[in-house]
Amino acid sequence: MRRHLILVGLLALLPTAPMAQDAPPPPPRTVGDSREFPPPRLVEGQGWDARPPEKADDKPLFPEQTRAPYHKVASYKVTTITDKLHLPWSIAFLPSGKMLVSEKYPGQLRIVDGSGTLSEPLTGLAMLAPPRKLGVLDVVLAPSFAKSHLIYFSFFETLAEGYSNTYLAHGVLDEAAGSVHDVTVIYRGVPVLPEKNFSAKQGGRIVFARDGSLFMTVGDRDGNNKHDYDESLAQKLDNDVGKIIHLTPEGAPSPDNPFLNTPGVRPEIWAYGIRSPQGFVSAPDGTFWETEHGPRGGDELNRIQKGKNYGWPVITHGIDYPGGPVNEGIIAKEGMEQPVYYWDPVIAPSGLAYYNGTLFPQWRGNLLAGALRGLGVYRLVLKNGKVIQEEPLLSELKTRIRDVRVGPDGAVYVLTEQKALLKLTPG
Ligand SMILES: [Ca+2]
Repeated sequence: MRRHLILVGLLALLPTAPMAQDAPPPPPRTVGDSREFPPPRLVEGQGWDARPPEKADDKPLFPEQTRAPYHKVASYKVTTITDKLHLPWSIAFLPSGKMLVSEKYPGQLRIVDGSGTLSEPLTGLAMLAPPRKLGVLDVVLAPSFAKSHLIYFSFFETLAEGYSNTYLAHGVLDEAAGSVHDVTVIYRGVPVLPEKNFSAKQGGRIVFARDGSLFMTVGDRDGNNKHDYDESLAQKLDNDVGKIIHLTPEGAPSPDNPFLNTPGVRPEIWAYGIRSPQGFVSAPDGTFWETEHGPRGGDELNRIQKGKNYGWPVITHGIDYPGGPVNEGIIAKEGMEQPVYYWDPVIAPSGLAYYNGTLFPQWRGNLLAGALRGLGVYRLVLKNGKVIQEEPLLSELKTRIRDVRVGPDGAVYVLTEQKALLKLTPG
């Protein structure tokens, strides 16, 4: 085994073939994505999903917890800015008016301008992982970006027979030079887990809070959906897996974290019992909203609060992939938070945005949840902390959506999973 690892290490040092001949690893498969997704039922006042729930005996615990009524308030038109990206994952808006876009495999950052011109991949990330083995997830600007040019991004390694987790780095963007310099890894999620546990459940969404601290999501990494829930790390507090972690901008545990002085508990943990968190956003009132992939029939929208337990894998409104119960099949338990909203059947939520722009005044205060399996963006109308309406957007494109962001111009920017950056404006 050791000899094999040395060989792998030596191979990693050899010159790599040009990109076209060196295909990146395929994106991880998400269970259930191959099933057909029917067009949503767009009838005013009725929930868009007419299908029966996967969990036959499931009951919402309050009336607004699932299947909110459809209501359309604004029309939009879609402009394709570019369709030349490769597995894009996230967008950040630069003061120059251009956009910084991350690509998952191979992990890269590019700059895109408003007319769709793509830069070469930014240089400077190669020190993070062996060639062709880097995966990049989220990218955000530091609050100090105007002065510091500092960007933060999450990444992971795809090492053959190797071990990895979700990591956080920052670096200084030199837009003119097309590079990121002084790249520094400021946090490494623990523990490292085998590659077979990757699945798509890395988390990696980064959010800066109003106080300048930052949050990052980390998925539960049960990559095989192996149904061994007793071994799930999401309920154990000695690791970062299945957690929301909260850090200073330098990568230390934030001094207001809930378990700082609890022996045996990782001090960076802010919230736990999380499954596969791909959407995370801070609303203007300081609340944090998270979307996560559940098991079959259990995708969730959660309001994330300090120190709370979001239940996975003890409680869920979904079922196991083969059709049986998850654990004891319970949907509620004292001390565990209910999702504010759930989707059963699932939409496989991806990026999440809070609309606070001016172009779509009718959408202000709404959440926009991208969806992979759900082939669209789901507009959620919040009232008193509940979802009172839900409107599928972009269903007409029949394409998997990876991220949703609101631009400084108030337009909604959307990444499709495979290649495109789209812009929604009124129309
Ligand atoms: Ca939950």
